[in-house]
Amino acid sequence: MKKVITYGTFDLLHYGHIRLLERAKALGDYLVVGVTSDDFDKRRGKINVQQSLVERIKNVRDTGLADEIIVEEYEGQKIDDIINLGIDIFTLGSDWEGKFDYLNEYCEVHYLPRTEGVSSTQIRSTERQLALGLVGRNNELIKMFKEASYVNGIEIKAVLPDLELDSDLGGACVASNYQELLDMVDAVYICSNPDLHYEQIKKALENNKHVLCESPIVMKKNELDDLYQIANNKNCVLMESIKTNYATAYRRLLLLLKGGVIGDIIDVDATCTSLSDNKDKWSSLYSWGPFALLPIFQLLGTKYDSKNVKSIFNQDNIDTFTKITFDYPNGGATLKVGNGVKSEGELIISGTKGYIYVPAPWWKTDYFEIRYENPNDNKKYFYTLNGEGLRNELVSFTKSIKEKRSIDHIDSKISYAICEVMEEFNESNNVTKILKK
Ligand code: C2G
Repeated sequence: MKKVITYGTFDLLHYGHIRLLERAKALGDYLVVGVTSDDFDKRRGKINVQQSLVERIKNVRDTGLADEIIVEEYEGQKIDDIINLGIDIFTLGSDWEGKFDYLNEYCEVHYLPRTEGVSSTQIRSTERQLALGLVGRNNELIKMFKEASYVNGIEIKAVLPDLELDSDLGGACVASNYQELLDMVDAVYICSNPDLHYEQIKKALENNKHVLCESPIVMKKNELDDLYQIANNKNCVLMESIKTNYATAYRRLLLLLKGGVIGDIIDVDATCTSLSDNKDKWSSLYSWGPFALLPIFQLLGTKYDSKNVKSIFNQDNIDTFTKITFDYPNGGATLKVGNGVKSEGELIISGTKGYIYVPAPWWKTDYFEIRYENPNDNKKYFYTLNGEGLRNELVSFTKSIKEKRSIDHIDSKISYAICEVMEEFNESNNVTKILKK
């Protein structure tokens, strides 16, 4: 019996895929189809896959052409599969011509002519594009503009930067005011000064526009209530943006922790600082607080017993460094953020069996380590980081709009908890202020 194997994502299964499977099957007597896992696709840069692994497997199964379906999960798996399954022929479409010749050592390799005129990318791009507007700080705005070009289904229609742009942003129109921007788009990404968020978000929602807003969304809990209410009434998505939440390594880390790799979590220590970003004279807590609060609230919950805040303020009454210690019933957390003060930007999560160490800059991490008492048990994890997480965040935002439900959003309890920390800080509640002359 001749065994044939082929691989693919098979997203939105189409005629080209079916013809490939038919011809692959005809090369032998038994066809194994390897369907790529969502993770593996993301790692190899395919982030726009619309259907889940389960849906894609079902579609392949429904063709009746596969005798066996397996999941392709890692680089180099093809050799393992060929050996373990006793494969005689490996085949793929001619778009891969030459790429898998190294498998000749293990079995025959055939490239089949690709069917012209049809592809998943083309099917995806015929869907209506979401017109997105960007408003706020130039640096963030430009980063988002670049990342959007990797995401199917989004077109940046208009921008409203804080300062005049010195780079050309392709076909995007530079709006002269906020209302003009809103009139051109279906959704906005807001990365402006947090003091402006409330009015900007409210106006966008009242104009029936979906909103992705850099954290902190707002500085007052009643304002957050208000905005969620309007979003709800208008059937619009209001999503908080903290890119770290969408970085693959960070997400894996959360899952591993849930599985108990370091036992019970006792302490979280998160530090984020920068020297360069203080041009706008931003508070360190506004700009870095949400990043550092994210793992604290995600891992220990939002119900802490008490917190202690200590800040160094400059002459302009802006905190250049803030340290917060949280007391939890079964542990604690420390946040250190600085704009104008530099420290090691690492994340350390301590548990009863071991700890996790994420090196600086942990908020855009592709790597972490699980460390134990016995160093021989230590494990290192590496992942691909696409656009610091922004790319996956945009995918989640567009999917949420399309499917009219929140997909992968930061829990609203966490949004409220972040907001509360900001609110109390602004009201100087329990804040020890040190004025640096
Ligand atoms: N295909 C084709 N004609 C098309 C489109 C796709 O013959 N018009 C073939 C591809 O060449 C591939 C298979 O259908 O052999 C699945 O295509 P994709 O779902 O796009 O998967 P791909 O990214 O090519 O994955 O490591 C290799 C991968 O697993 C192959």
